[in-house]
Amino acid sequence: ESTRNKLIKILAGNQDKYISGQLLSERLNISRNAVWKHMKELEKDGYVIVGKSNKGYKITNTPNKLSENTIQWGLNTQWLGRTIIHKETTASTQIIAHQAAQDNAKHGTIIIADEQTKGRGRMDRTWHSAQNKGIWLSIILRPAILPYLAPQLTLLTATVLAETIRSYTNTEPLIKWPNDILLNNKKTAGILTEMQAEQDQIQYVVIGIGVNVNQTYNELPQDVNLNATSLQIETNKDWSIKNIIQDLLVTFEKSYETYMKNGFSEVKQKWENSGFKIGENILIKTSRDQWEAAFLGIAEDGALIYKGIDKEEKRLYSGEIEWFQGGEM
Ligand code: BTX
Repeated sequence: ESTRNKLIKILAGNQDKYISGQLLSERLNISRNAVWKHMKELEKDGYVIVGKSNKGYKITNTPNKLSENTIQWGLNTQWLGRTIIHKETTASTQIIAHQAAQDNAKHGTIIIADEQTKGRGRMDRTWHSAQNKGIWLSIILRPAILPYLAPQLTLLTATVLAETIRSYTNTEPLIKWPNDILLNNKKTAGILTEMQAEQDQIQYVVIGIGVNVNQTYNELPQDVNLNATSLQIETNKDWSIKNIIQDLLVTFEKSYETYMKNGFSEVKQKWENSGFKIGENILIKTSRDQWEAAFLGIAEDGALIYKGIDKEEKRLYSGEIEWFQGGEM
């Protein structure tokens, strides 16, 4: 852990109290002048620090803007987000994540941007990522699982997003297979999982998470506004993006650990409890075809299990599902 991270931990645990430069220099094993330099760096991020020669330092204000330091401050995780790469603007956090992973970035490294100019969805689609309006985040993982099970991580992420979003709204978030989070039938978050693997071993997985937080209806791009929503639209309130990121990371770390210890069954259950249109009739669309089917659940490998008119149970690995507004199909 870096000295800065340790300093932030100590300060966050002593908020509104003076803490002496001497104590900090002992605990961090650095000179008092070095402590002072770290404080100056924190001030650049917007922290307001009062220094008194006989008492030490006191933090009187922590900023809301995103930076490596502000996300670290008060983040209650063990390994997730212990290394943070923050960009004010970038094409896509996925691109940075792949570069970092190839440069040996650690399991649990996160990349976060205030704005993405070429945010991407699945199959080369665009993900709108307006400045300071949402969470545009990529997580690097190095899981010891077989590559064919990697879709379970997408499903796990969907349950984590549903759980996090649930705590900010009164509306129940639903997961639309494979990876959309819906509020009131509209997309509020999406997940893009990419991986580098050999036949029997994953080198790394990058999980891209996009959550619409503070867009108003008029701020959503016109090509998506009928089918998209944000936390602000659903709750009529602006939220602290930093706080939501911290909650999301804590929930993610817990769920990931449980999954690694106990396997997929809890994730599957949570997913199916929030699964949109499970047990109902849906329209399945692939690039070549479309057909009606009953949506039965999800499989261990992330596939959608359905029953078509031939009454046989089958699995769908890629495609889209739609539904019919208002009643029977
Ligand atoms: P997806 O392919 O399921 O969804 C993309 C589709 O969703 C688009 O074609 C468009 O119709 C619609 N859409 C685009 N932007 C938005 C938006 N802001 N809100 C609602 N609907 C929208 C979903 O792909 C995966 C998204 C992952 C985004 C994260 S952000 C951090 C990381 N970096 C990056 O470039 N992508 C991921």
